[in-house]
Amino acid sequence: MITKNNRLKEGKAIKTRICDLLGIKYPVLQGGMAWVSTAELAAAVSEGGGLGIIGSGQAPPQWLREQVKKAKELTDKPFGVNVMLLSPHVEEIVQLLAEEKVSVVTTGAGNPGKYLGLLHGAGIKVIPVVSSVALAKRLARSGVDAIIAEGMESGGHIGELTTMALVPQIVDAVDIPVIAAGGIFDGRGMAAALMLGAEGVQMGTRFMCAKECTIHERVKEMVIRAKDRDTVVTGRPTGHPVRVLKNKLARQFLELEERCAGSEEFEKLGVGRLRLAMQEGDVEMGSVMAGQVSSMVSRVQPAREIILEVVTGAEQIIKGFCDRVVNG
Ligand code: TUI
Repeated sequence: MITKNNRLKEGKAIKTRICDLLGIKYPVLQGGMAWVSTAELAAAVSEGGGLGIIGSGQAPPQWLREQVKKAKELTDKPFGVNVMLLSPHVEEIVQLLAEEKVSVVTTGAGNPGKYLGLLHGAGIKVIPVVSSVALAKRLARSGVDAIIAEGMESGGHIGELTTMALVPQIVDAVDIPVIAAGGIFDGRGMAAALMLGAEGVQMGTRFMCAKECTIHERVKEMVIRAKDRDTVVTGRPTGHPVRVLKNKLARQFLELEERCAGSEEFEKLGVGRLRLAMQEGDVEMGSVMAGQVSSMVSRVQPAREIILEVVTGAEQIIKGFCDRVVNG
């Protein structure tokens, strides 16, 4: 809580328990997005004072090992890897990460409980992404190091609750640090997340347009052109709702939903679509997973600049608010 005696000094960067836990300068994490968050982006974010995270998605273990090695060459700062728990390679990937002793593992799309012992044994901090209070409580009891509470403003695989509703409920339910994700773009978003009780933020969409992000230029252009209502959630009937930018593929998914197609049809239409967009640049028939803040992204910027803009923006907002409103 920010009180009269505990005010942020101007120019003094926001520092929370997350900074000490992860050995980073600013409590800013970069989402570990499949086919988007490669070693180049993760290393640039870590060099910029945040925590860069490689997205492993459904990639084969050999690809991930090369990415981890590349990130180690590019930075000596801590970085993480996101494990997508629906991956067919999940067991091998967790083993590999324990061997490589990466600093942090974040997880998505499931419960990482059974891998905790192995990862902690290798000295790795484990931070699951969750979209519900029940799972946050269960994981906090099982000993995870922090929780990322992700609202449905995010791109990709999402839950039901918004960041505004989810973050304070998880903050109240657990006694480990909470990081807010979903719908956070700038200093205003970070300040709001801190007011909700979060001790850090994770941003995905904003980092898609980082200079060091290796996705296809056409995807960056599509994000930059996006308007406020240009994302849509597809796949709800399959139990795997996914937020994407509207395109031909998204419309085809919505048609399948309208005529209550079977799960095989959804699977057939979905295969390889994320790679097709992010790497090949097919922004019509590829899956352009991106969040609701796409419309706020207006240009490509170096990762370091993004981090500084967000952190100093949050700091100024909080200080200005205290001066004008709280102590005014
Ligand atoms: O994981 C994400 N976002 C993603 S993963 C992805 S790739 C993908 N591939 C195949 C199917 C679906 C997606 C694209 N975007 N975000 C983190 C996140 N995790 N959001 C929500 C959750 C989540 C959902 C259910 C976490 C746990 C969970 O638990 C189920 C359970 O066991 O209770």
